[in-house]
Amino acid sequence: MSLINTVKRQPVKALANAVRFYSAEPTLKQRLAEILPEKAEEVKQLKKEYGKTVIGEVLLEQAYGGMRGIKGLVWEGSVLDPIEGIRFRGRTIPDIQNELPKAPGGSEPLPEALFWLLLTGEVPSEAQTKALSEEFAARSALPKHVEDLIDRSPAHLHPMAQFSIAVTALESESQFAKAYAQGVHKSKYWEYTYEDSIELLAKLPNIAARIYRNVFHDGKLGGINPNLDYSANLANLLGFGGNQEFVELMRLYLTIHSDHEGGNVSAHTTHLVGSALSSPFLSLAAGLNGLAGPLHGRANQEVLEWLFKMREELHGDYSKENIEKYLWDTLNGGRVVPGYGHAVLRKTDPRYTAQREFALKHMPDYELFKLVSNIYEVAPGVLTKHGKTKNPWPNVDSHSGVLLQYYGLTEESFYTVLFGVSRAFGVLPQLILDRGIGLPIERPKSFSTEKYIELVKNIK
Ligand code: CMX
Repeated sequence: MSLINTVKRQPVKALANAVRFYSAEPTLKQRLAEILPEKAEEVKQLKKEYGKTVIGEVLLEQAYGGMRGIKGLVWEGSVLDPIEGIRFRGRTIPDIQNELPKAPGGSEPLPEALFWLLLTGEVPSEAQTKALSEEFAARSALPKHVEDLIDRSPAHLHPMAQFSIAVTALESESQFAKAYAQGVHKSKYWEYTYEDSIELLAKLPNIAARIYRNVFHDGKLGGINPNLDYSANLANLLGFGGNQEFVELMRLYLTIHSDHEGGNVSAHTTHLVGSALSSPFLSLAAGLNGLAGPLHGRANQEVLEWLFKMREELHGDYSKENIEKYLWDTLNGGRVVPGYGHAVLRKTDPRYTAQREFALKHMPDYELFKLVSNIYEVAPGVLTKHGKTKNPWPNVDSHSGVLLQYYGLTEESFYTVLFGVSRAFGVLPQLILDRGIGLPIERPKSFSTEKYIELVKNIK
């Protein structure tokens, strides 16, 4: 009997596994077990044939410039083109909106299906997606100590800090950590990483909603319905389950915020920490701490705060002149315009466009949406004139908060938590693949300035 089977399971999990065993289509884990040896072989051959091929050069300024553009990471789930934007396993956002299975009556893709796609490169069937939704629902309950930790967190502790604490505390559930302590063979690492990742994703809605309900409401949560998809359950827990448009928004939101290749702070951090063989719980918590920064995921909160101040100052007069003046005030005050710019993108983020299209469909006359649209017409010109940013176009965070505001989820300090739930769908597949392929601990080279001076002098 494998170590996985010796780990105590809830009866409902055993039932779900038995049902899948008798179904004709493979489960995600079965499919992964088939794919991984091929992938590992492909990588082995690539390294053997081209391992010594030069794939880039590094300038000294890049060492001091946040390593922008240096090729040195492997990320299978998505690749980001500066002009075209993100492709998930070769598919654009409109492609996944077309191709991925939907919930009955829904028109937005399901993040469960995206998880499958990111992990395998294949689009799952509706039945396979449903089985994954059921598994997430069945494994969603939190251990008591995690509930207690969230409940004991003071309301003034930022929701992202509470989120990170709760995810870290789930370490108690790690099958990977237990198996490693028992000396499991490294060829089995991916299986335990997979189990932990599913467990973690399954529990995120309960963590996120518990934080939300505690900090902003009465602490009472809606329930999990085993027949519903992940986003519908998240919406229920948060207290918005009755609103089908909000549920649709969650499906879109969780899908498009998931993965943005490997170099962004949250993805890279999760991968880096995971490379030390920390469990998925500890690895994701580290990534979430990075996501909480204002230049990264917290920008969605910053955007709303900035918009509210603008609304107050402009007294509802959103003329181009007024918006332009407000933008210049921000820039002249030595601050960034939140929601604009990007380290890789050089055009409007297609995640912005997807959300804009959602707004045009569901809330074309909403005041805050109109404000965001007016800013879109003015900000790129102002940022170009300002002359600093390499990308004057809006990113994903510029639009997301306004959609949540419309449906009554108005507490902007919670927004990055939703981003974090989604980001888990993108970074955990790579952690599983890292272990399936057997990637080593990450350890790039650093130098002191003194050493760099020596280095460049010697090169000259
Ligand atoms: N407003 C004002 N100045 C900006 C700017 C903006 N939106 N974006 C970049 N700049 C400035 C930078 O601060 C930098 O100034 P200094 O030379 O004084 O340091 C200069 O322009 C060059 O920066 P860049 O190469 O264009 O951008 P970076 O790759 O260094 O940074 C990012 C990228 C996203 C951090 C930056 O554009 C920014 O701060 N944007 C606002 C915050 C934001 O929206 N973040 C969310 C990004 C998406 C996400 O991760 O969720």
